[in-house]
Parts: sequence; structure tokens; C-alpha cells
Amino acid sequence: MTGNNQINSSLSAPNKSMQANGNINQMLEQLHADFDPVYSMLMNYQCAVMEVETKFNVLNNRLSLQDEHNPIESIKTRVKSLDSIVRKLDKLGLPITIESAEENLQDIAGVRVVCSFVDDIYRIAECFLAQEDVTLVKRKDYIQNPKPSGYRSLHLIIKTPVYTENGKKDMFVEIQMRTIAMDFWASLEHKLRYKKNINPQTAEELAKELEACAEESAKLDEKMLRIRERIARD
Ligand code: 0O2
Repeated sequence: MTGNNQINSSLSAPNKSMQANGNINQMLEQLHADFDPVYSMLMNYQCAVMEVETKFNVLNNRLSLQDEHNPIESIKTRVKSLDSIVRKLDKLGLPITIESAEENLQDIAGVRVVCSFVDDIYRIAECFLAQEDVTLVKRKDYIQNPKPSGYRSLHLIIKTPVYTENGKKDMFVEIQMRTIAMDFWASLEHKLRYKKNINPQTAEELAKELEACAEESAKLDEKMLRIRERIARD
């Protein structure tokens, strides 16, 4: 079975199986019409995001007592829309069910933590991962090993429990941790990545320029860190 021609009843109404004839818009219409189980799933992810955001806020406050600066500049959160979940499952050829989404998609809940300095990222990640209700599933360090595009961030996929009216449920959350400079770069590069109808030669030139900007930006992060360390020492 491929994901693009069948919807399991669990992602729609209980005991109701729907054939969508490969039409993703039709699937989405049906899911929106029968939203309760989907709403419950999205709510679980929203709760997981709130739990994780609170953990980072608490760490920010506690660590600021030692450091005399707030290590976290900002926290952004999002839960993928139903439309994006269905499109991603379909793209991956996976069954379009609630169970399939919960098992296979690790980025439905997303938290982005933006720090001033690179060393804050690692310290906060370490303190966060030391908490007993946080289980690390995957760690990808694109700061030590930047992507060919120049993209830098520390990515963590974790599992954390949420407590629902039906008991405890472990939820995946994707966490992206980066500096202000990395965040600035990523949002500009994201615009290029998703720009439609751009001249291929222009796109290639801009991608090269952005790669060079990422290098310069990483050097700036490094210099700022050294300056902060000297200020703290003297
Ligand atoms: P969007 O539109 O931002 O949500 P994997 O199969 O796990 O190894 P995957 O799933 O691509 O690889 O995960 P990865 O590499 O950890 O990237 C996940 C997210 O990181 C992306 O989500 C982006 O948000 C961000 N990201 C990764 N690479 C780049 C990059 O080169 N530039 C920018 N701007 N962001 C990047 P989405 O869903 O791909 O995109």
C-alpha cells in the first residue's frame, strides 16, 4: 500500500475507511470534515511543544543567575499543519494515518532555540538532555559539520511525555538550536530555497554567496565569543 491512495480510518472518523483515489485535496477535505481524532493528535504535539518551551525558559532563567547574561535570545515553536503532515506522509509513500504520522514523522512538533553565543547552545543542550523526562533519539551537529549549503545548527530529536486524559504519551519533538547569526542566515537562505520561478543561474550565484556569508558569519560568532570571554576574565 502506498500513502497516496488510501486513508486509514484512524486519521479520519473511527470505523470509516475512505478511498481518496489519489487526490490529496480530497483527502484533506475529508480529514478536515472529521477533525476530532486529528485535533487530539495535534493537541498532544502542542502540549509537548509547551513542555519543551517551558524547560528552555526555566534553563534560561537558572543559567542567567550564573552567567550574568541570558543564554537564550528567543524561542520559537510550531506544530505542523494537518496539510503539511498529510503531504509529507504522501511524499514519503507512508500510510496516511494518525499512527503512521506519530511513528514516522519526528518533526511535527518543532522548537527553535536562538542563543547569543555558540557555547551557550552546547551548555543548554547538555542541561536539557540531562533531564530525566527527555530522551534523546537523534543528534545532528550541523555546527561542527555544516551542510554544503552553509547551514549551521544543532538538531536534536527527542521524546518527551505528555499527560493526556487517557494517560501518558511519549511525543517526538524536533529542536533546532542556533545563534542569532545562524538564524538570520537560515531565514534568508530559506527564502532562496523556496523561491519559485527563479533563474537557475541567479539561484546558483546566490547560493554561492550565501555559502560565503555562512563562513563569515561563523567567524563573527567565533570572534564575539572570544570577546565575551575576555570581558568575563578581565
Ligand atoms: P522547513 O521548510 O524549514 O520546515 P534526515 O533525513 O533527518 O537526515 P532532514 O529530515 O532533511 O534529514 O532533517 P534535517 O537535515 O535535520 O533538516 C530538518 C530541518 O532543518 C529542515 O526542515 C529545515 O528547517 C532545517 N534545514 C536543514 N538544512 C537546511 C538548509 O540547508 N537551509 C535552511 N535554511 N534550513 C535547513 P525542512 O522540513 O526541510 O524545511
